[in-house]
Amino acid sequence: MGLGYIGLPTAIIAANHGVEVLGVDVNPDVVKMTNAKQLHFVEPGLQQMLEQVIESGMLRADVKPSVCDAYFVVVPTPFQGDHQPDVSYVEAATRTIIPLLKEGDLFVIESTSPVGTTESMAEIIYQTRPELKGMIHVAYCPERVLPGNVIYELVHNDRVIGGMTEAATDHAIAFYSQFVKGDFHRTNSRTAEMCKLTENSSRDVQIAFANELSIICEQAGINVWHLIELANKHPRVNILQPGCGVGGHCIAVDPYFITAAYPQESQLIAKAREINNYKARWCAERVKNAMLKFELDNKRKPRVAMMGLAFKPNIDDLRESPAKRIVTDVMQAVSNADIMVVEPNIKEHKVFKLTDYRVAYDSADIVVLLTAHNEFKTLPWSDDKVILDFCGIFK
Ligand code: SAJ
Repeated sequence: MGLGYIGLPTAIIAANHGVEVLGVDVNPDVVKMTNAKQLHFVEPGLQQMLEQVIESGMLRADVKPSVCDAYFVVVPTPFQGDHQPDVSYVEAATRTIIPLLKEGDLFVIESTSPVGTTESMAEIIYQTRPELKGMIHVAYCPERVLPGNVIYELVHNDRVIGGMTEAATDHAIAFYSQFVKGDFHRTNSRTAEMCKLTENSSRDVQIAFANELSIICEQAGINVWHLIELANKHPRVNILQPGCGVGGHCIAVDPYFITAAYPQESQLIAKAREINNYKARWCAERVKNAMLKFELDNKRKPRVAMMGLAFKPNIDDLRESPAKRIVTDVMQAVSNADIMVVEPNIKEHKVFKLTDYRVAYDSADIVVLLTAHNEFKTLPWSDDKVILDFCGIFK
């Protein structure tokens, strides 16, 4: 249930390993494209596998589910403005499945969810179908794949299997064993739900430490990239890299599943979110100040190159991107500024006019490095430009 970044690759890979799969999505365009062997997003190696499983009939897509033996809920769990998680898509998918469930079936939730969601969905099932209580296998099984490496990671990453009963864990492992070669780690549904949130929250806290270090080093007149390199020579220190903020729909979002549920207890996790959000504002302020200083020193407005819109290096995904927020913030704050926007991983953008990265770099007075794309690492340092390096291109 859900043919998105995770659901569709999972459906394709399971089908590719001999499982007969019905892929369900509420978006008729996604269903039509899938049956027409067209991917609705880019993922290396997936197109060829999709063609094979559609032609062999092992995968079929539809807007509604029909009777199966194992059901997987892989739909989004977005956030409302007040940082309260929205599990309505998980609930909707669950309710759609309820009439189809029969004794012995497996029901798995993969969507990143607040702790207790799997138990809540099981309750909803048993309220409608009390005869199924104890007769079906319910589990929570999170994924941890990295976009761009999904096929490899879906097969080789270890999986945490959180059954509501030992038998549910057994049945979920039996299913995933058909295509997962990583190890399986048994636990209960609540721990599995929290494990997914813990993985990403731990990363957010580690990144916040690096970002706070970068702000301190700016004041201290220390090169933070060099400092971190030295500290990481310690055999048990691994400080991550500062950036212009934290983006994407995982690391920037999952910690709120914990802070929303345990606001009193989760102080560091909440503070790390604040620090990572603040870093983007801090970068925007530094750009505006540099533009002002340039104009005072040179009696003319600067040409500014904003290098990078994607939320992380070498991808074309702009979702929740701090770089995009900084560009927008600076453009809105500085009237009729001469700003060139660069994003080598996309051809065009509906809002920003894009400039080639070499042209922008060569003609700019101020260069702002926001996303550490490989292309930018080929650019030569130039002493006669003001270079604001927020992502360690020049270190
Ligand atoms: N970032 C830094 N400094 C770093 C590392 C990352 O500023 O040292 C920034 C990135 O630029 C980006 C953000 O953090 O804006 C998130 O980047 P990411 O490398 O964590 O990548 P995601 O969000 O695509 O994937 C994460 C992964 N989780 C972990 O690494 C613990 C992935 O395994 C998960 O499957 C994914 O979240 C998810 O779907 O939850």
